[in-house]
Amino acid sequence: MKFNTKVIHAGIEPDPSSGAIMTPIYQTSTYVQEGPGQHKGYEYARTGNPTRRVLEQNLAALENGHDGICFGSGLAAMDAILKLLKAGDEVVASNDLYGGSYRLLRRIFEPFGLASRFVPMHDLRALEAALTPATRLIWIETPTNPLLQIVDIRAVCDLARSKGIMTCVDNTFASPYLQTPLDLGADLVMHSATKYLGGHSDLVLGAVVARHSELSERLHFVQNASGAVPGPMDCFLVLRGIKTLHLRVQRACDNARAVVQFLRDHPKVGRVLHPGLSDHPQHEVAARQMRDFGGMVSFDLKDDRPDQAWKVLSGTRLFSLAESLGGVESLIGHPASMTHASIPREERIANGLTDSLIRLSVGVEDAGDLLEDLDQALARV
Ligand code: P1T
Repeated sequence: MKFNTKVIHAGIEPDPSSGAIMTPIYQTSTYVQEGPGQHKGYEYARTGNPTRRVLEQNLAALENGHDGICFGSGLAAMDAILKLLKAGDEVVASNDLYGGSYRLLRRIFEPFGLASRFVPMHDLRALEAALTPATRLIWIETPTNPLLQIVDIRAVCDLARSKGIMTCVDNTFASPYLQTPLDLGADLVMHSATKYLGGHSDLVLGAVVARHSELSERLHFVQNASGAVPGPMDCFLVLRGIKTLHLRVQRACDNARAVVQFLRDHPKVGRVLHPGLSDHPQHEVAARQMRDFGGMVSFDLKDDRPDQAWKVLSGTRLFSLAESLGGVESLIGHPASMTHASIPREERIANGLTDSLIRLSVGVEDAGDLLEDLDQALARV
């Protein structure tokens, strides 16, 4: 089955009891048993729910993996993955990554004895230098949030495999429409389904897809034992969102291309960060491992005083000032004070995330209207 068919059909059958073409929302906490231990595969809804199960199977098909495991949020999915490790183990992660992922590693898991190192992961030598005999997991985010650096998934996974280290790719920014990390050698792929998978800014949900049964079984164990499961309504909404994933992400990519060109040509704009630009340092890697370059764009102004950036941030009308990304509507954000505020300022700035950086999640509106909106906001600078 090709990707555009899988989003609509993979893992999805008409409901056996009614023929309903849409997966029903099984809004139940428990399932009646005929006798002790005699049931239809479902005992208790933390352990399993048919709506969630369909989503897990659909996601496994989209990511070309063995099985999917869903959680209450993207961070809950990451939390479950980190629980595969133990005190004394080490994680190496990209030094540009979602602020909440950084916070989970630093503030929640470090006190339990799980150490993390952060490296510019597009630099393989820097990555290799950070590995120690205790390294158990390489956490790859690509494209990175918010600087849109690209990590060579195949190269990192080859290196990791040669040292017996597990790899996980946070595929939130790309979505499986643009890249399938398991095909490039990753052991796990993780999503904040809150973003492109759901696609309509109406839910919070996380997912992991494992390449092999060993890891998916361990993650299903954590899912049940720790219990950070999503509700059936949200699973239904993600399934519904996924049906148009290919259409939405392609339109977002096309609109982002127009936005990038517009920003590049604008006299007040400084850096424009987007992997589709031919002079992006990892453009070749992106062209190799991604189908297209994504709907996220970051930029700053030539006048990089933060108050100038504020004028743009508060001056757009179609781009709404909000955290999150990947929905049908365009958003504008200020990573330093919003999504990445939990990263210490010096560390952020050393990695290139300045106080004046602006991040766009380009939606699926009319491209001309989006450019007009940016034009009038930039005129305020
Ligand atoms: O918000 P949640 O579903 O828990 O997912 C966390 C998460 C994980 N990974 C990446 C790459 C993310 O971007 C996020 C969430 N990010 C935002 C809310 C944001 O605006 O960047």
